[in-house]
Amino acid sequence: MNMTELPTLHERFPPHFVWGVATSSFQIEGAPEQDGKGLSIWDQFCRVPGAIADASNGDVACAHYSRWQEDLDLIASLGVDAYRFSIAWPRVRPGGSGAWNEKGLDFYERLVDGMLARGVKPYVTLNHWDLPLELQATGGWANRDTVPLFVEYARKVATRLGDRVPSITTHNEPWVMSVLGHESGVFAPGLKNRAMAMQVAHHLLLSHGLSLQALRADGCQADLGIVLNLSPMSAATDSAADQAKKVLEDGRLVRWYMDPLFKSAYPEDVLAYLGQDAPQVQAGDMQAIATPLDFLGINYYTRSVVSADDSWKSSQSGLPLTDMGWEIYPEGLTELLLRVHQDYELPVIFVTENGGAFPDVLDNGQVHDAARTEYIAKHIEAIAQAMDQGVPLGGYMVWSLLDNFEWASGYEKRFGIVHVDFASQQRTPKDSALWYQDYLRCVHAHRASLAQATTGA
Ligand code: IFM
Repeated sequence: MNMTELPTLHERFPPHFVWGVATSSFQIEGAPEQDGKGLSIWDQFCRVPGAIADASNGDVACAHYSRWQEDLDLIASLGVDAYRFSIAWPRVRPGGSGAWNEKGLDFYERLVDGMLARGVKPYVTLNHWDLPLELQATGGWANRDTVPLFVEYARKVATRLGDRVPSITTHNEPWVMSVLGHESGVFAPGLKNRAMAMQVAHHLLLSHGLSLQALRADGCQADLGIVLNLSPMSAATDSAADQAKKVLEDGRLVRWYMDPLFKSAYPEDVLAYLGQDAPQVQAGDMQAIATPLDFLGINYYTRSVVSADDSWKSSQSGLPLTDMGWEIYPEGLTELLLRVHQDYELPVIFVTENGGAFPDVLDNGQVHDAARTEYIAKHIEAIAQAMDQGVPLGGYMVWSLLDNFEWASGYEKRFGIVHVDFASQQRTPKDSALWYQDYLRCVHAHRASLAQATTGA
């Protein structure tokens, strides 16, 4: 796909709309013990036999810890406004409590300054799943004591970086940490206990709200928010059982997070379903969770289809699938944005992750990933449609800048718009990166012409 196929797409966005790319610390940095870094729960989980599809780990990943300058050059060359990255808590405080690691803090300071020097806005995420391993020994996110430690970590980072970063996200995808980490156990820390999973979700939300309060009290000027992975939920059939399952799963994925954040209460139907597995909530918790946000981040990849007997397979839909087996359904993003806009009083929304894994082939220094380009372009169009219908949107970030460690899938699934040869660490922009670069050139040209029209020059 080239820009001639969607010639005016960029013109549908206001000049202040933020275009970016995203990564996370564990997925790209490597160097798990360098310069005083502590291990995270993912370092340990990768050592569990069978946990990671290709038996790999994050020891090297994209070697971003040493190659960060080259990566920032690459990011700047794309023409993006912003780079969304995460900070590894165990790099700045190896045990999660106790001594701080100045070398770790210095690394992120250099990274942020490197972005600013290249004209790229740093969008910081504090928790993209790599909890300090030492904290897991005392229960990790299931232990309420982790909550104040996260607030301390948030304050420390904000003290060091808050004067230079426009945006700080507390947590990335609490549903994943809760359900995949503690209920199905397919992600770190690999536990299978539903009551614990729900307590984890509550502690994540609580630590988010308390961090916002603390950062604001400290005078932090960055916009503060949280990032949720959301999907529109469909039932496989019209049967009463499938429809009931749809309502419940929507409750667990969407309303379990959106209701406390924006209505200060957990959804009654999900609480009733959980029974004794519902989390313990103390006085004041729900008010803290509902601390007003400056922005909401939404990560969107696909829709969810459910059936009461869990027999639905995405291959049944007839829709094209990504290499993850996820349906390609850009309309779902418009649907989702309209729905949350209608059901909640929201601040500005950023689509903080969107992209696809595809079976790329590096051929003569090129990767012709037309399916990924089309995926991205169609989702940008889906956002434009939501904006046309009044949804307040502030930005869009492609997941991901680089092929990287895709969690339980290891290195087998490639989400990058830049190909990484993991043996040589060579980076090669794929056709999708070149398309995005071309698209962003049009964005910048359009902004310039609007500015010119305003000044009358
Ligand atoms: O790679 C992940 C990312 O870490 C969180 N959101 C979904 C992506 C693709 O699975």
